[in-house]
Amino acid sequence: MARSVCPHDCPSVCSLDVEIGADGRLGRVRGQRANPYTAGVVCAKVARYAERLYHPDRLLTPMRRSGPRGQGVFAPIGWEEALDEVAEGLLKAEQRHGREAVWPYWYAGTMGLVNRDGINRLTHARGWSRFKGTICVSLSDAGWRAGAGRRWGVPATEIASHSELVVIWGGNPVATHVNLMSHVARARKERKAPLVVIDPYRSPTAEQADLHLAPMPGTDGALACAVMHVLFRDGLADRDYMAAYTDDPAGLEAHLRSRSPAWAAAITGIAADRIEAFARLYGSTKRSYLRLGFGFTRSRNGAAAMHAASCLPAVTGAWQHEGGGALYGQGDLYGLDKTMIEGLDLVDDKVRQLDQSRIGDILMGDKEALREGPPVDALLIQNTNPMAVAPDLGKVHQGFARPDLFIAVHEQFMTDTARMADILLPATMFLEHDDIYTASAHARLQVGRRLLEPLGQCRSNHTVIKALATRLGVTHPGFLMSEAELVEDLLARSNWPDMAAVDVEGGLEAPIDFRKAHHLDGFPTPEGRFRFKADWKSQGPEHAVMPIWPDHLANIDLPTPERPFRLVAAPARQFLNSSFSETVSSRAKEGQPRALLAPLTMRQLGLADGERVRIGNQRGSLTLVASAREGQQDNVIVVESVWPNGAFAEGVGINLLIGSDPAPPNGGAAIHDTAVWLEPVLSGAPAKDAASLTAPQARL
Ligand SMILES: Nc1nc2c(c(=O)[nH]1)N[C@H]1C(S)=C(S)[C@@H](COP(=O)(O)OP(=O)(O)OC[C@H]3O[C@@H](n4cnc5c(=O)[nH]c(N)nc54)[C@H](O)[C@@H]3O)O[C@H]1N2
Ligand SMILES: Nc1nc2c(c(=O)[nH]1)N[C@H]1C(S)=C(S)[C@@H](COP(=O)(O)OP(=O)(O)OC[C@H]3O[C@@H](n4cnc5c(=O)[nH]c(N)nc54)[C@H](O)[C@@H]3O)O[C@H]1N2
Ligand code: SF4
Ligand SMILES: [Mo]
Repeated sequence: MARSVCPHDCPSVCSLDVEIGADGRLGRVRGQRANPYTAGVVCAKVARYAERLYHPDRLLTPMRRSGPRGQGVFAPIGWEEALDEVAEGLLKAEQRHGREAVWPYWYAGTMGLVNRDGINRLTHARGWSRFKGTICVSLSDAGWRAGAGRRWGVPATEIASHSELVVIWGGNPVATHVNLMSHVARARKERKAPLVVIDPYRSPTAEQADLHLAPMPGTDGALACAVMHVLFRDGLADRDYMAAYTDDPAGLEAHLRSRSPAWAAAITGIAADRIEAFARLYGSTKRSYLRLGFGFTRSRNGAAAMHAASCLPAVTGAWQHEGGGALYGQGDLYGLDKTMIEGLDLVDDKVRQLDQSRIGDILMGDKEALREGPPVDALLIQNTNPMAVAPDLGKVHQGFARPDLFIAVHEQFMTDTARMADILLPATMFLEHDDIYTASAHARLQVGRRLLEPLGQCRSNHTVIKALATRLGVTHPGFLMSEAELVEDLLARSNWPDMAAVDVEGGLEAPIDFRKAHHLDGFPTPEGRFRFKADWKSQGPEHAVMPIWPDHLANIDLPTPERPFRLVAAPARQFLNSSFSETVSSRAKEGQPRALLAPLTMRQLGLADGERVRIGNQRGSLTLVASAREGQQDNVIVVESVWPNGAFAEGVGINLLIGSDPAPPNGGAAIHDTAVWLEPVLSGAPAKDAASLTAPQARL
């Protein structure tokens, strides 16, 4: 048995025990017990990782495109030739339009700091367009920081031992970070702690809840305000706590007077008495644990929603009590100095920074998205699959099809993005290289060592970046180091012990004690207080539109008579974004893309389970199979994602319908914030017109 860490983009960042047979091959993968958050649990898709590692479709040699772009016709070439051609393609783009014409594009295939972030060192060293990562956390981070300051909170292990109520707000941990559920299960078993889940559909997590509130997507700010209204009104707010730890409780109380349950019911679609019941339940104990997910922040008003929900434990004073308080993420506890890994000493602020989520606009020459600069003529892609996961996918597809665009992709599989490459390079998996990992659901720092020989000719991201630096003639000490040396450098400059000391069972915990986790000595804001009056100015350029007090910001893609439904493109349990969509077992369990609809909606449209529907908006349309699901509002459609484009008859995935306009205050993709129309695909009897359905929000 050997020790490792799950590298995938998941809050849990599980500590793993991996079986390596006498033949040097990977066997079972299990969760480690030594990490109290992992607690011996991993998700099914990683337990069977050998299926992914030894997948017959894994890329094993460098390749050059030998047919029309996108057809997937490639011929094997040697590494030296491949790297030469990548360097040449990038240099040609530079020669045409300057260095900013090259855009290295990366994200979160592996979360290892060396192999994920090292590409930035090359970007900065060469003066290429910089990358602004917005697709995942820019809305949620801004919302949390505007109130609580920095990102840390109460360890989830306190749930098991002390919580008397657990609220999972806008997250689906049964699918997205399953470990949380074992801590919740203990609280329920040992103390009968109720579980409340706030999610627009009966997700696998909501199925387990004692109370499931299903708001219209993008209305959580209103729900949070009404809950606080009741807490103040019914004497459940802790005035002593607020006087000591918050900025302006009297101002908040006055602001909330008009935010009644009836007001919120009209916006959220949740009956006022259910909002009251939740508020009283929340106010009934100080040991209430609020787990804030990402899902409810993937709307245009997501930052405001996060700030509003994060106010709850500051109103009841739950923060002071063991098992009470909140967790959004522990990321700011680590204090890591990534200067060497990312080449931060080389950053030139004058070089433009391009928004990840706007890759479609950027490739299609949108002046504003290009920040009035030159076109992007070359992409160097590592660790991400934008041809499937990016918003405004139709435009992304058009952009990638540009004949004058040079595309180099470093990948493990023939993904939708890899298929578009001019040069395609095979990448190692986590057990084949060294790296170091932080987490967000817990605070352990963990080392994952190279335990297996790389398959075929696979090379790590770091190796490829170093080789390109040599060819491009750029220098930085980071290009001369091994992965392990970069890890040692990171730890030394961040005042952590060395790699051997971190590489212990379960990882090494970042410093956090009870007082710090519960903010007993004040919040990590400049004033030391939680800010009911959000500080949006420090969170991004578009701060002027943000509500100062917790509120519902009505900037979402509201339904109209033409587009009466709200679409949520939630994560699928057996995939991780688009990763694992290549494994046979995950594909088999997910079946096919489905539009989950309320039974009433199905009846009104004359639809039976398994019949096809077309959904669309101003960006396009696609067909899926309809499936009835209890527990969601009548005009909500949920499509669990992210399927490869080929799973749809139209050859383009669900993100075709999703907008890429940057959400305030600091950009970010509103992945669950889309108004669409829906019509049955006729197979005989005529069905009713979808537009005749009522859309509660359309009346606002
Ligand atoms: N199996 C699996 N695991 C994953 C992923 C995956 O794709 N599949 N993705 C990984 C990544 S990159 C991330 S960032 C995390 C994300 O993990 P989560 O924090 O769970 O966030 P989301 O995946 O965006 O969505 C979670 C839930 O939010 C709900 N939701 C959508 N809109 C709203 C809303 O307006 N209000 C409320 N209250 N809820 C809403 C969705 O219906 C969904 O059930 O998961 C990671 N883990
Ligand atoms: N519809 C919909 N769209 C979404 C979301 C959603 O909930 N719904 N979620 C959004 C979110 S939160 C996120 S974070 C993004 C995530 O989007 P991405 O970061 O693109 O995540 P994946 O789709 O998992 O693609 C990662 C790719 O990296 C590859 N990879 C893994 N490890 C390595 C490595 O070591 N080296 C190299 N070179 N490649 C590697 C994998 O094979 C995989 O193809 O998607 C976003 N898009
Ligand atoms: S739950 Fe998340 S971190 Fe744990 S093994 Fe699965 S994907 Fe990896
Ligand atoms: Mo994410």
